Amino acid sequence: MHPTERVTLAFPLDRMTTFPLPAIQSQIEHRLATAVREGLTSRPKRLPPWLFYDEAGSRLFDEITERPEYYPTRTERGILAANAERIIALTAQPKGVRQFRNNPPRLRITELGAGSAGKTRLLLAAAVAHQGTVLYEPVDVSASALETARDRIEREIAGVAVSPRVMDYTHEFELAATSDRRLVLYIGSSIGNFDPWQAAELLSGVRSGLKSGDGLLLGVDLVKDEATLVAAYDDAAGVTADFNLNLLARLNRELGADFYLESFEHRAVWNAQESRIEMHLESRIAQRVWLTGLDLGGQDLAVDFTRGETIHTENSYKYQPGQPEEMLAAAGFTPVETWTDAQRWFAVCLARVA
Ligand code: AVJ
Repeated sequence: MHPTERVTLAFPLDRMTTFPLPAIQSQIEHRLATAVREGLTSRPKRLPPWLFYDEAGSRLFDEITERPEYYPTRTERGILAANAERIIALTAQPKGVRQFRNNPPRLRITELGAGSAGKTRLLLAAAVAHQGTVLYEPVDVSASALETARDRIEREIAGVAVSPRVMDYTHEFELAATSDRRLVLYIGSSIGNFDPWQAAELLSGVRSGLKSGDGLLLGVDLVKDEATLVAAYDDAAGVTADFNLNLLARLNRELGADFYLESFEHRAVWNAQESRIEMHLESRIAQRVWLTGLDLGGQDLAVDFTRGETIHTENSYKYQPGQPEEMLAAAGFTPVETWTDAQRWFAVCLARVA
């Protein structure tokens, strides 16, 4: 993901009704326009992956996770299903049973990104089994994603109270101080979107917002054979292609662009040097595209493509075994335990603040 302007929106969602919503909306629109203008005027052309997740894109992503080729979601779910109880127990008592025998700290679960809760649910259920109830704090820039998550989880999982936080955790990580022990979930291989230096910064930022005893659960995708990796990002049903192309449809809808979707092709390539899957949109022809809604003081933006030129839309980094623990340690965490699947395709790492 590319550095974007800071959007500071850390407030409880409960106050949404009194907060000036149009102001937030215009900040988001401004952030979108800036990212698109910068990305399409750079060489090589690029667009940041957070642009994928409008309503249509979020739906397409959920569909991707159900494609047979997209192994990460079901692999991570399997790992969590097998180990949720132990993850909760290790986080609840990291300093030994004796210290907290009379007054054990309560655990609350803070999640970076308001997941659609399939995997989160396993950990919430384990926490409820462990301590009766649990407070769940999803953190996301999207208030609507948080509302959906809150409704679904409060309806579906007994014993869970949801307290959403609107915050851009890629730029800041500041939550209300609490005597509760926090377990921060950063699962789904979301960290894979970041260049290594950005991932390091993000983890350090999270670390500095936590206190002694708190935990971080990190889900990362591991390097495997190229055919498996590429197929996961170029499924036969074409859902990932639609997900990638929806970016252009979104620019047509929201920024008055005239991208002709049929003139672009989805590409997924393995960059072994950088250890990442790259997604691109490749122009099938030489063409000029206009963006009329960027608000450049009456000026429209013309974007020229040569035949075969691409827009780089996403990186998804894949790690070697042991690397996630190194990253966690470098960010000031103490790695506790790592779980993986039988094929070693995906890793879930628990770390804590000493
Ligand atoms: C949500 C960033 C984890 O990199 O696998 C899936 C996004 N892009 N298919 C990933 C994605 C294309 C996904 N993450």
